[in-house]
Amino acid sequence: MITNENRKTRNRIIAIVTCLLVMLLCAACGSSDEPEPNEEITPQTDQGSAAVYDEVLNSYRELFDMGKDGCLKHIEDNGLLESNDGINYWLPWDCFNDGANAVWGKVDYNGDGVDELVLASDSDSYKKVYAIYSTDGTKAYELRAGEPLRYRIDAFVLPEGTFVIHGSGGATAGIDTICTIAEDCTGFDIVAVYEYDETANGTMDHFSDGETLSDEEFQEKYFSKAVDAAEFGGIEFSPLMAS
Ligand SMILES: [Ca+2]
Repeated sequence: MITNENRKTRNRIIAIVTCLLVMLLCAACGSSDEPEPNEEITPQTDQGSAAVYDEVLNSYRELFDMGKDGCLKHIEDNGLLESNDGINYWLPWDCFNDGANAVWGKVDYNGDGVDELVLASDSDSYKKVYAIYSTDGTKAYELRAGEPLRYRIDAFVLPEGTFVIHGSGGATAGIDTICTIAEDCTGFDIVAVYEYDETANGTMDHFSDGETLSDEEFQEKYFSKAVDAAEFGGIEFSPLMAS
């Protein structure tokens, strides 16, 4: 038999349980709607780039893990030497010590909100860059010039995401390719290609389509603006094999 007293007690218990459930639900709602004050919101593109760049970094780790001979053979078999349109002239040098000098870093050169990935050999006074990658968030693209760059190759970065890919043919000859990152992130857009050859031309003038610059004018227009050779445009580099 249910007495009035029992009914009151039961109703009281139901009311307390209901209150507790409502409080729990409200707490859950609050936690999902309002991020913690110190929580950083990472854009989707950054998460995508982190994942695809991790794959790229691991492929270089696997390359250096092959040891000197395996590493050099892989580079040769895959046409990664300076005769192609990449900038990877210095890549084989890191094979000789199993990637001990290999470093990597990320920075957004062209201000599109997505970092580019740079791999380099860390030696002497500057970073000898041998690969720059961009990404659309789903895939990494090694930035290539689309035509053979020839010669011994060094890459320099200027403000606002312009690069100078310098191919040295000795003290008096060379090719400089001026390029930017293509809008679709899949390669370089070539802005200009300058060639100079004092032995052939009797001058150090730099010739491009429709433009001739003296060596001094060329240095002033481009190399004087190169930023942070040691950091390649402000990157904090990390050792590849130790990270
Ligand atoms: Ca970018």
